[in-house]
Amino acid sequence: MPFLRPISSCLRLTVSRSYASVPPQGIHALIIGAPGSGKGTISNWIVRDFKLQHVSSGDLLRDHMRRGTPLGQEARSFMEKGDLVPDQTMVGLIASELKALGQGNWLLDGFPRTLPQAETLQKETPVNVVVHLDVPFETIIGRVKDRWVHPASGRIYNTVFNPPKEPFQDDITGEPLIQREDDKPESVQNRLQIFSDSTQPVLDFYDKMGILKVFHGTESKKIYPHVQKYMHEKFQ
Ligand code: G5P
Ligand code: MG
Repeated sequence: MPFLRPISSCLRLTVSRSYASVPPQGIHALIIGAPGSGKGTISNWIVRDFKLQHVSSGDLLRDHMRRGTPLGQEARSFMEKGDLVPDQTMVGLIASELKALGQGNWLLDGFPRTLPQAETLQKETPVNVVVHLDVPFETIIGRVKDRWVHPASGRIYNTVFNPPKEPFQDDITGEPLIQREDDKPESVQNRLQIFSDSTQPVLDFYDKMGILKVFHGTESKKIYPHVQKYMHEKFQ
């Protein structure tokens, strides 16, 4: 069973607090935005402040690729070009992860990305908070080329915006940072096009349900206080 595995380093596990008006099933939140819009950066701040469990579909896939699992081998050919991994594979992967988390509050980053993914998730594990980061594409293209990551933890750096303390080394472990294969300019263009084509229907789906909240901006540090305030309202 390649999907059922212990919760790994790419899943930051924290203990949830209890809040009087949180729905009985818990806060089931999504963060949606174009590639490079700051989902990972802002997710890390939400997890730090609200102690929910973070599931990043991209981090899970990259972890499978590093471990050379069948799923990782399948995903590699799609991811390196910036294409989407097939829905059936993604739905199985995320369903297993959410099952492994059990009860509690969680934040999904990078899933769902297509209408069939959103419809399946809503049937099986309904979400109740959707944060959309709306960052202009020209801003994204400028910043992704400067991204460096620590693969084992998912920690994200940017040589301009958020440089590591030592060049090209992770702040915590001192291990080398790498650049993602899909951050090459041609892959980034493809990912942005796919976002426009495939993920807009997902935003429309949640908008019709009345649970979509859009945050516009060009700087994560300026967007985050608004997201933080919104999340506080949800946790009251
Ligand atoms: P991922 O891993 O989900 P993407 O493409 O959605 O990848 P990505 O690239 O991880 O999104 P992000 O998380 O939105 O971007 O952004 P980030 O990493 O926080 O920030 C980007 C860079 O900008 C970083 O260097 C950061 O430090 C910097 N930055 C942040 N804020 C600022 C700022 O204010 N100013 C500046 N100057 N810099 C800033 O998915 C990867 C692939 O996996 C597959 C697909 O192939 C996908 O392409 N996949 C799926 N396929 C099908 N269905 C799904 N559900 C799938 N999920 C993943
Ligand atoms: Mg990310």
